[in-house]
Amino acid sequence: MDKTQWNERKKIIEKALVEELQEDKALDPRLCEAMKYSLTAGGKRLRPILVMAAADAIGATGTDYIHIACALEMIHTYSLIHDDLPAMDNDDYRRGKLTNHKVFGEGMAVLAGDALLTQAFEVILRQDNVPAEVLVQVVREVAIGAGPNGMGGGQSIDLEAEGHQMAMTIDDLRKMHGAKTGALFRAAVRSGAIVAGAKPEELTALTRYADCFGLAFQITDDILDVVGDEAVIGKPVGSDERNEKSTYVTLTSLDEAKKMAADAVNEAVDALSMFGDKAAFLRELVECLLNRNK
Ligand code: GRG
Repeated sequence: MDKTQWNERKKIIEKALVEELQEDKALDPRLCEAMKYSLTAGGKRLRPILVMAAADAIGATGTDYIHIACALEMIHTYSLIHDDLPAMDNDDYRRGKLTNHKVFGEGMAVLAGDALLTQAFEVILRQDNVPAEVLVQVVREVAIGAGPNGMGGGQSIDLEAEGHQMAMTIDDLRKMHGAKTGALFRAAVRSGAIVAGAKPEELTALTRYADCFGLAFQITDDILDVVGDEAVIGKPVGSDERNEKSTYVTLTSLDEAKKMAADAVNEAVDALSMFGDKAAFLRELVECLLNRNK
């Protein structure tokens, strides 16, 4: 894939993310520093990129929705900070840097995550080129994606399964990751489509794309934990096997997982058929999941 558009948009997103923090207005500069530390730590910026690419597919200009795009990345970053805490995965490294709590302490990491989640909703409302009644729909999508029946619920199922060393079936895994990881991808794609004025059938097609994207993303994440390069990924590999975690690889095999990922990518591409060239980027984005190394 030619990553020019991806890289250009990443630059726009990364500049905007820092501006969203409004550091000069921070009540406690240390909290703002902790938020900024994780927000600027790198990452693929997939969720904001998806917001914009979904809007493009409907015929709008993705970069016109930068605040909504940033809000999705702020929520993703919050989830990573909390996921790394000792009470959750207890990780020391993320995106090649020390995790937030290792630098700022656990209390501040909890606050930085909470603050990113909360501020994200205000950041959505900064999108003043979108009518208020449409922004309300976006807030609803994002709240559902991040909440107890989305990312939060998926994380909770994962936490319980780990505590009880429960073996999961493929269906359980699909349900858990569909919420933990997939729901935020779905919220990103649907938000971009909604602000761009998607017709119901377009929204349905893009939702199918998002769900297949989420599935392909998760399967390739599990594959990377087996075959990936620690230095490229920015966190230790092999942790799923060490922690006896159920994954698409451990429940099937490396080859079977690769086949499942390819099937999900094909279905995602199929879902884009009505959009023609306007969905070229969405198409390439999901296809490149199969070759990703981070
Ligand atoms: C109860 C509301 C509530 C919340 C709990 C902690 C938590 C919220 C959720 C955790 C969700 C989580 C960490 C999912 C993992 C998703 C995942 C595979 C992240 C990696 O995403 P990439 O590859 O990362 O897009 P980069 O670094 O590129 O941004």
